[in-house]
Amino acid sequence: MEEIYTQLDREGFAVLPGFFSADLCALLVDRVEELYAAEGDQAGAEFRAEPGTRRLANGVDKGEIFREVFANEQILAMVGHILRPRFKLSSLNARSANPNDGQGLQPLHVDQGLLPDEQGPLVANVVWMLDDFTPENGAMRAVPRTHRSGKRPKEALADAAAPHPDEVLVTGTAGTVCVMNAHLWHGGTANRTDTPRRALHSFYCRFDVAQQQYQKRLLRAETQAALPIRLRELLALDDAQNDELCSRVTSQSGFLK
Ligand SMILES: O=C(O)CCC(=O)C(=O)O
Repeated sequence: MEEIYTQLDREGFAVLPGFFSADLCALLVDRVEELYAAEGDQAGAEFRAEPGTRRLANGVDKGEIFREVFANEQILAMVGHILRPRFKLSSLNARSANPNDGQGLQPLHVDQGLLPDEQGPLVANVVWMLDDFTPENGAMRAVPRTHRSGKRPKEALADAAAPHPDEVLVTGTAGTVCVMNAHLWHGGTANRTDTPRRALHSFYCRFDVAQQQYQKRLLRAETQAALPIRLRELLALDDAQNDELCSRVTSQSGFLK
């Protein structure tokens, strides 16, 4: 774990191949596809639509299977390393880069357009690869060490959509996760193959930052009632400070405006 922490601190991200099993991956893919089919053109509407992709939002409310993702203890330890001293889930989304779609290229961005403050990082993201991420199918790109730049790509670069000389492609086989300090400059690339490139994003924020998706409002009463205390805490369901922070927010979408 120490090596991963060092990498997170220095590079801003860490790629962990074979982190989750093929069986779990198959269950997650089945559920995600079921939801895309059920929600149709409303899929992702709790957050934002994004050209060239299918998105899902409010994942916590949409299947117990997703607890394996957002509440994975090892992931929580890594996120806790980034977001000391305390953190909560900000959102659980899915993103699928559409086949043969030139629109899937995202500009380099920091999540929610946020920069760290004097206390440190505010946000961390974990990308769960449900398909192999390859150079052709829309793997995420990232610019190592930019989490410490104190800058947003849209201000620092003439064209945040253009290739960056220092960018690397985050590739891996299905079952890989990429844990990142979400102040790192990153973004999805276009999928030039004929199959979708699917991922889940478990996104976390420091305790004193508003959730991207206010879980207490989004989760149905029956979902909330069935959650163990450990998960209620992670989702900040009984947290007056989070209620107050979320009540002040109007938009949480970062570059997806
Ligand atoms: O799914 C990906 O490749 C990364 C997506 C991303 O960075 C985002 O949606 O903010």
